[in-house]
Formats: sequence, C-alpha cells, structure tokens
Amino acid sequence: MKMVFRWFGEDNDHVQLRDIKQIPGTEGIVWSLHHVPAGEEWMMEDILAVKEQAEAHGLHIDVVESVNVHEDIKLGLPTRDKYIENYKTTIGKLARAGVKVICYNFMPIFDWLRTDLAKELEDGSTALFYEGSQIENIDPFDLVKEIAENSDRTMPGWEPERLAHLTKLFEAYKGVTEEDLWENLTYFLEEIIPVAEQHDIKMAIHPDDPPWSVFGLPRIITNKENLQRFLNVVDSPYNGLTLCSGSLGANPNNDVADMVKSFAERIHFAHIRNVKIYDNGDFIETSHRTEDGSVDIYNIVKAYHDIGFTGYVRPDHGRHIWNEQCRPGYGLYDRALGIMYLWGIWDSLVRQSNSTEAIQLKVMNQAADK
Ligand code: DNO
Ligand code: MN
Repeated sequence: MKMVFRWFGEDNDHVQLRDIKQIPGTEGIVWSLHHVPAGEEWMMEDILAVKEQAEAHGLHIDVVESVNVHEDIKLGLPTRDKYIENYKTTIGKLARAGVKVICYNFMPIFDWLRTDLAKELEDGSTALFYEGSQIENIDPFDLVKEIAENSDRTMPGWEPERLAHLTKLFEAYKGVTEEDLWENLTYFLEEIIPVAEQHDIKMAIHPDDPPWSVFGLPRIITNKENLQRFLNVVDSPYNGLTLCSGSLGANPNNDVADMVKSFAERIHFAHIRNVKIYDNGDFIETSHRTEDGSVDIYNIVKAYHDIGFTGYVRPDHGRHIWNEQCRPGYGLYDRALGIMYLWGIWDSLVRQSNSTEAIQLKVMNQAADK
C-alpha cells in the first residue's frame, strides 16, 4: 500500500508539509484546490503550485480529493454539460501534472454529515459524532448555519457558495428519487470515464457518509449491492472506488473486509478509520484501533494485504487529542497514530507471509532433493 495524507493547502491547514513528511512511510499528499467552486475548471498554475510545494518536501501529488461535482450534474439539469466539459478539462490538466487518482462523491447537497463536531469521548479527547434523532428533528438550515459559524476555515462539502444556495438546492431536489440520481450518475460516468481512460487517471467515488438518506435527500453509494451496481454502470478499471471503512462502516450491515475482497482491483484509494456504533444507530469516530470501535480494522487491513493491494491509503478522520487546535477530524496527531497502527498490522502481515513463503520454498526444495 502507498501511504498518503490529506492536506488542505498552505493557507488552509495548520499541518505543515514538513510534519507530514515526518510521519513514517508517508509518501504523498491528498489535496484539492479548495478555493475553486464546484463545476469550475482548475487552473494549471494553481495545480503546479501545489505540485512544487509538495515535491519540495519529497511528497507526491498522485491523489486528488476531491474534484467536486456540480449540483446541476447530480440534478441532471441541461446546464450540466458545461460543467461536465470543465470536469473533463480538469482531468486532462491533472494528468499532465502527474495525478493518478481522482476521488469524488455524488452526494446531493452535503458531503459528510455530523451533528456534533467535538463530542467528548471517555478519555477526554473529542471526535465527530452523529446523532440520528437530531437529524430527524432539526431544520437543516439551522444545522448548516451552526456548522458554518463554528468553523473558521473552509470545510470540504461546506464551502460558502454551497451554503448560500441551500434553500434553492433543497427546492431543486424535491421529487428527485434514487433512480433519478442513478440516471444522472450514469450520464456523468459515460462522459467522464472515457476521458479518464484516455489520460490514464483512475476515478474513485467516495461512498455516502453516513450511508443512508439524510433530510429526505436520495443517497445511493451506500452498500455492497449499490457499489456493484455502480461498477457495472461503466465496466472499466478507470471507474473505481475510494473504499471508506468509516463511511460504509457506520452501517453495521456493511462488511468492509468482504467488499475489499470482492472489489479488489477496482479499489484505487482506501480510506481507513474506525467508528463506534451505539445500540440506537448513532456513531462516533474513534481511534483507528480495532478494539476502540465497531469496525474490524485489523481484518480490513488483512483483506488489503491478502489481495496484494498496491493502491493509495490514507488514515481518514481522527480524534482531536493532546490539545491540538485543528479542523474537525483532521488533526495531525491522531491521524499519524492511525498510520502507525496501519503500518503495524501491515508489516507484521508481510513478515508472516514472507516466512510462510520461505517455509513453503524450503519444503519444496527438500522434496525436490529427495
Ligand atoms: C469522509 C471523508 C469525506 C471525503 C469526501 C470525498 O469519510 O473522507 O469528506 O473527503 O466525501 O469526496
Ligand atoms: Mn472517507
């Protein structure tokens, strides 16, 4: 696996590139141009500026997260075509800069959704928390306002231009069903994937987070069956997945290790994190350690090892620990601890399989000598 770390940019992240380079085994950043509104074409000079900054610290820019999809594309409006053209041009430019994987998502209006950005865990650390009853009873407009006021920096999915158009967006999605969303996703993929193929860039959709409908909006990238349906829409290696263990894992019926084995070569990017699910279905993000949450991280890493995964991996959200003042979910410390946990599992699996192979070879040689 190739370890990478999300970085929000020089003026937009308290984490420095030098810090990232100091996390063992971390070879690249996962980045985006957060100032560019969804649907607009990315400028080559902006792309090359990030490349230069990263490479000056010995880090690559192979993985972009995200090139956001304009709402008109998700809504299937006639105006979608111009945004799809921009998307294609951006793919070409990213390829020229050396990018290999583009992560994106197809969630209406919202990216990931939580009700509390700093819920205290038993050890005094804080983490992102999802309380179902709050979502059911809250006016989405109040929630968005609260989140916008509590964050001093741009958050993925909560960009100012999206918040401003929220009322209009909710109206636009009235009557849009899951099947409509599938149809609009199909249209998008049929346009984009041939371009990705031509430029040798792997597209990797991120699952919906949480993996169920919120505020009555349709959500479709939610479980194994739907991931399979997605892969069948355009059956090409360039139409692949960002398999996020925390997003999918918030639904206890999702067996992420099984998905790793089933979708193997179509997984281009792995997000690994743990969540603890309560009896009522609420969940909180925990440390990466298997024992701390409800998702069997050990088993997931083992599945990646067993399929011979050579794709990109990043620790996803982490807790806020050691008094770190950081963007919700994106502290340096807990994500770095997550990486060391992942390497710990990975390295011991590699060591074990090497010694098993060595024993098998010895037995075969002995048999041949006889
Ligand atoms: C949640 C995060 C997401 C992700 C975007 C990708 O698990 O990884 O915020 O970055 O959905 O488009
Ligand atoms: Mn994720």
